[in-house]
Amino acid sequence: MDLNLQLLLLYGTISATLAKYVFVKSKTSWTDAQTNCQAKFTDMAPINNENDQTLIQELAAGSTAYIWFGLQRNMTDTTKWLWSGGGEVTWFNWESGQPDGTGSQNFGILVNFKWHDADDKLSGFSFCFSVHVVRQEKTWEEALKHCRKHYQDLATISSETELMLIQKELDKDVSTEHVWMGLHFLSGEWAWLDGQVREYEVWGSENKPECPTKTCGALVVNKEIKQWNAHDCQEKLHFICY
Ligand SMILES: [Ca+2]
Repeated sequence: MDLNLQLLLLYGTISATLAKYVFVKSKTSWTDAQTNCQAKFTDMAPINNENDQTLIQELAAGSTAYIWFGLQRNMTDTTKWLWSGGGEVTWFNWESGQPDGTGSQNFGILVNFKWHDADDKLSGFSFCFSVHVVRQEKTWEEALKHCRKHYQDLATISSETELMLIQKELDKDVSTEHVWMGLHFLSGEWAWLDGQVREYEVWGSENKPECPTKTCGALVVNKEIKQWNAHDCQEKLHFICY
């Protein structure tokens, strides 16, 4: 049987999801975990900030297993780290004394939720990143309802890496241009639906509108452009859920 198919069948029954993360409770190497995440979801999970670290801990609460995530050493500059799917790592949560690997410890694993560099041969559970592009034209509010009914929410984008991962999903169909995301103007400011602090912003040429008449956030991402813009909430666009 094809390895990907085996993994799909295996993981179908033993995973749990919270927002963008899927916790896969089956022990594999980092490389096999990456193969599974890319086949069944979007990619392995980046952990961008404190908020993400908290989500991960909620989803795997009580687990004492080692858990792989999308961290891998940059082999062209081994003092640096990259996310599976692209993007340099800028926020870290290392255990004290880590990373301590030389040679083969090139992958990130959670031990009691602290980051360790580890050898691919180690066996661990894993975290995948999962977003869905819904190719139906809906207003922002209709899109929100659809996401909450079928998934969890309209997606938040918390890093350049997540933008790259979403682009991977969008590139599966070149026709999609602007897509709704979970950003809206509320009580005098732009806010994410999930309450996440806007640490990462890529507003387009119009810049961030301070007193907008268009109060819903849409994303455009392709080879030339990666940015978000304010749109009329009644426009009908495709959208991204997690
Ligand atoms: Ca280590």
